[in-house]
Formats: sequence, structure tokens, C-alpha cells
Amino acid sequence: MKPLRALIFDVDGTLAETERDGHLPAFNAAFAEAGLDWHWDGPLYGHLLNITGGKERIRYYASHFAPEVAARPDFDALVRKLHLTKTAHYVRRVEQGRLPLRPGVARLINEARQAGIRLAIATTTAPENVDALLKASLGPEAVSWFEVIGAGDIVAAKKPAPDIYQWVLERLKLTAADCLAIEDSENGLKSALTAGLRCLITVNEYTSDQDFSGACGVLSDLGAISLKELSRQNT
Ligand code: XBP
Ligand code: MG
Repeated sequence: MKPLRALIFDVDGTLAETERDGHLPAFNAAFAEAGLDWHWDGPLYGHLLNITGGKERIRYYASHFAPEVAARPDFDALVRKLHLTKTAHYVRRVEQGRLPLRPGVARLINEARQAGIRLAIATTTAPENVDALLKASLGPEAVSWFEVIGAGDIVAAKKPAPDIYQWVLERLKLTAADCLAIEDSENGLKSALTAGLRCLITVNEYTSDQDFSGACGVLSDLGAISLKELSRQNT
């Protein structure tokens, strides 16, 4: 049994309920600001979440629901602008304290730090979103607690591809067997498993009906699991 040496956290849906309370309203605010009559509601967003990456999600939506916009010669520039605007709206919502951490997350992060277990992030979201969430929820020093933050476009192939977890493992200089991934979605689970990691799932309203075959555990949240039990998940 290899001792647990690092926890690698996913962000969206795992650290906080960021999709429902952050990204979705931020996307809609960006569309309105751009004068687009696009409005993503909860059920549609739940479907669109199968596409990881905000820019990729916008592209997918336009190609399927607004082909006339996708055909515009300035579409690439429009996607970039929409995503920058959306990220600004998201960060503002985070900084307003509207996205609290999910149960048990802060406690486990503190317990891991006290136990000398290293921390990292492997997420599809933009790095500025990660910084904002960690600072707003754990304080200005919190970003430095995570030795490696793998986020957004740092890898070309996003989840469910394993690239982001492989990128993080390389910079931690650890093997997959040394670490445990904590995720919320089927895409995130596939990414972690393909990278050779054991993965604990904490479900949320968007992911509760997904297929978590291969996960070492599926929980409603981290509120009741101790670091010791978490360490045992890594055997
Ligand atoms: C979830 C994602 C991200 C967010 C939106 O990331 O797929 O794309 O939905 O963030 P995670 P961006 O791996 O943390 O679950 O618009 O910055 O991509
Ligand atoms: Mg997630």
C-alpha cells in the first residue's frame, strides 16, 4: 500500500457549486452584453456541461443552435471576447462571496496541510477563476498551498483526456499511485483514471446520474469523510 502523498482536486463542481451559481449566470451575462439573444437555462446547461471548456462550450452551442453566428467570419474573435467577458463576470461573482466551498473541502485541505500531504489542482476552468475562488474562500495565501495548479488551456486536450492530470503529476514529480484525485463528473473521472489515478467522486445536481464506474468511492460530498479514510481510498 503506497502512502498518500498528494491530493489533486478538480475545481468546478468539486470545490464549490460553481457551474450553477457562477459560470451559468456569467455566460448569460456575457451573451447579453454582446447583444446576443442567447440564454442558457439550467437543463440546457446540464447538457452543455458534457463539453468541457467554456470556449469549446460556446462553439458547440453556436454550431448546433446558432449556425448563422458560427458562420460569421469573426466567429473565433467573438468566442474569445465572449469568454473573456464571461470570465470577468464569473470572477466578480466569486469575489462577491457568492460561491462558498462545498462541505468538508476546507477542512480536508487544512488536514492535508497539517499532515504534510501535498495539494494540487487539475481543472478545465481558466486559471484566473481558480485563483479567485481559492482567495475568496480560503484567503489570500491559499493559492500558494497548492504546489501545482493545472488549469484551462495549459493543455490542448481537456478532460476527459488525461492530459491535465499528467501535466500535474509531472510537475509534482509523483507517480499516479502516490496521489488521489477528487472529482465531480464522468469527464473528470475518465481523465483521472486514464492518467492512472484513483479517483473519489463527490456528486452534484448536474452529475448525480452520470456513470462513475471505476471510481474508488462516490459520495454526496466531503462533509463526513476524514483524511484517514481518504488516505485509505488510495490503497
Ligand atoms: C469544468 C469545466 C469548465 C467550466 C467553465 O471544469 O468544464 O469549462 O465549466 O470554465 P472542471 P471555463 O475541470 O473544474 O470541472 O469557462 O473557464 O472553461
Ligand atoms: Mg468538475
